[in-house]
Amino acid sequence: MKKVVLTYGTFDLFHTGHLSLLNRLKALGDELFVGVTTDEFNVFRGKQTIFCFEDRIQIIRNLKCVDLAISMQNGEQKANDIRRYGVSIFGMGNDWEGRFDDLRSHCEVIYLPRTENISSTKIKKLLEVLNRTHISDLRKASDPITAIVEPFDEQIARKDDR
Ligand code: C2G
Repeated sequence: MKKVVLTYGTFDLFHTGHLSLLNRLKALGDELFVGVTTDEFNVFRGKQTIFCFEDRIQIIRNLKCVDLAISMQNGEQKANDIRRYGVSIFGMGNDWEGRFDDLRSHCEVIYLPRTENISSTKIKKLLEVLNRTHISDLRKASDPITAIVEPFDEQIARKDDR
C-alpha cells in the first residue's frame, strides 16, 4: 500500500521555504497530498494573500513533488481528509509545533524545521519598503520638472482666459 503524506498551507508568493518543506515531506512517503487554503477561509481567519486561490493551487498542483492538490475550506476537515485519502503521515512546518497533536489518533503527526529567513510576510514587507522608496524617489525626480513646467501651464491658462 502506498504511504500518503498530507500537509496544508496558504502558499502565497510561493518560495524556496515552501518548496523545501514539500520536498522533505514527499521524501517521507510515496505520495504527497497538499491542501491549499481557499480565499474564503483566508478571509475568515484574517489572512490576506497577494495571489488568489486558483493561482496558488495551480502552482502547488504543478510541482514535481506534489501528487494531489485539494482545497482547504476550514480548519476542521483534517481528520476527514486523513480518513478519505488513507493518510499515514500528517506533516507541517514547526511554526505549528504541537497544534495538530490531536490528529495522532488518526495517523503519525510530524513537524519539520522551517526554512530560516524567508516567508511570504517578509517578501510582502520588503515590497512595501521598495514601493515607499520608489514613490519618494519619483517625487524627488519629478519636483524639478514640475518647477519647469508650471510657469508654462500658467501662461497657457492666462492665454485661455483672454
Ligand atoms: N514554511 C516553511 N518555511 C518557511 C515558510 C513556511 O517550512 N520559511 C512552511 C510552514 O511551516 C507551513 C507551510 O510552509 O507548514 C505553508 O506555510 P504558509 O503558506 O504560511 O501556510 P499557513 O498559513 O501556515 O497555513 O491549518 C494549517 C494552515 O493552513 C497552514
